[in-house]
Amino acid sequence: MSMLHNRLRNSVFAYRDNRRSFARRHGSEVVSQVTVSQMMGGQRGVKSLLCDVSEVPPDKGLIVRGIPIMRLVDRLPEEIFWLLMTGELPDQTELADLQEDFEKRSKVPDYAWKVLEALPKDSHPMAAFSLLILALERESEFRKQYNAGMTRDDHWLATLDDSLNLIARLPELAAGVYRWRYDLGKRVPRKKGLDWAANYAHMMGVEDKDGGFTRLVRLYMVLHCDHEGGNVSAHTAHCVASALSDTYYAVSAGLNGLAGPLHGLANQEVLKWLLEVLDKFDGNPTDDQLEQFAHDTLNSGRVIPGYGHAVLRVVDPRFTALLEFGNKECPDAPVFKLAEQVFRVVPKILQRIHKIKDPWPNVDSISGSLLHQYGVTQPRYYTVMFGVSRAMGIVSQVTMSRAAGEPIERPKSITFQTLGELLGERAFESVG
Ligand code: NMX
Ligand code: MLT
Repeated sequence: MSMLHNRLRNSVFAYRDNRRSFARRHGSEVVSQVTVSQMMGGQRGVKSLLCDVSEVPPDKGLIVRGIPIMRLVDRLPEEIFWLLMTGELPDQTELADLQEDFEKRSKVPDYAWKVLEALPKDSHPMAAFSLLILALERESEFRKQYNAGMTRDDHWLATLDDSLNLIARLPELAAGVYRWRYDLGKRVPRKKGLDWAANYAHMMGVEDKDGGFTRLVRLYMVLHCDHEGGNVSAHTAHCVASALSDTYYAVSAGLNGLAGPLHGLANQEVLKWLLEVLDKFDGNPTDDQLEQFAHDTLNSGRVIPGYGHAVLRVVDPRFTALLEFGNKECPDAPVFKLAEQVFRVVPKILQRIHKIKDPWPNVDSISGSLLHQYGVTQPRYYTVMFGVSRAMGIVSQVTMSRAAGEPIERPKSITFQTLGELLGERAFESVG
């Protein structure tokens, strides 16, 4: 039993009992109502999910277990994982224990590589990554123990084991996807003694003379770890896991949502957009040229990738953290400078478009410009890195849901016709 197991074992049942007794006391009280606009507008702002792992106040941005993300930027991702799972940062012994546990669990079974190599080379890296995670479902402790008659009280424990096994293996899987997809030669074996993110950077095989890339990967893994329960990837994973599908199914499903251009794939879209700008103007543009380019993008019916958010109403602090990193480590890098210039120019344009609720940059508007600077010049890979980090939040949320003994998620849908009738309208045309 690892220290993390013991730590959670001491609190899991109190957490579950607390939630149950709260539900008994307040079960019929109203927290949120649903308007027709919300029903038809992606349920924006409807408070119908519980997530204790992190929260995103619109005016502050990501807070992990009570700690604003800007106060966590110098931590290791393993520390963040412990924080997500337990609510506290680990001490040195706990951190070392978790790192040793990850090390022990890190071996990727050989069949995974056969699955990868069977794919056509032009497959999207996110499809390959998600598929590899799904292929590893064969390893699920939860499924094995469920079939062997595990009691409901032990669901969280088997989920924790699946979570640890998966997180331990993700760097190698993701680095394997990178090297395979871009024909970079043999996989680079993991190096004993490196921390989780440093090993990921090492296995990608990116040249890293002064350690800048490793520092970036550590920071990147910290910043993308979680974003409360309602974002597409976390919400999808939560829904899938609520059917008692195991962690592998849930994470793979969540990452399939992350792979959309309005969610995590925006980091790929941003880099493509920045490179288009550099190409068009044969280098960094003037502010006027950039403004015109942004207008052309909007006029062609496309979004400005990396700007706007469904919840945030301020500059994303994850953006600020990466901006500070870039200003310190590579202030003159052309793509980074362009990302910074976009931040100066684009919000003013978006502020003038009334319907846009958040004109500010999100994390995706800058992350790729830094990866590009360190030699990861393939934008289609960027969302995989987002996914490696986000898996930490997803598995923490799923483990907490199991600990709380949450039931299957099953909201009610109604037809448009029924909605009309409810609101006193009768004449409806249906599609088809
Ligand atoms: N560029 C152009 N139009 C935008 C933008 C943008 N960056 N952001 C919002 N809008 C439009 C949006 O498409 C919608 O138009 P319509 O009514 O014609 O459909 C209108 O403004 C209202 O949208 P909001 O209520 O402000 O935003 P919503 O909550 O619906 O969507 C995003 C949030 C993030 C999907 C949206 O801002 C967007 O598409 N941004 C660009 C893509 C992006 O950066 N996604 C990454 C999100 C962060 N992540 O890591 O997942
Ligand atoms: C995220 O990190 O998940 C994104 O910012 C999207 C969101 O929170 O909806």
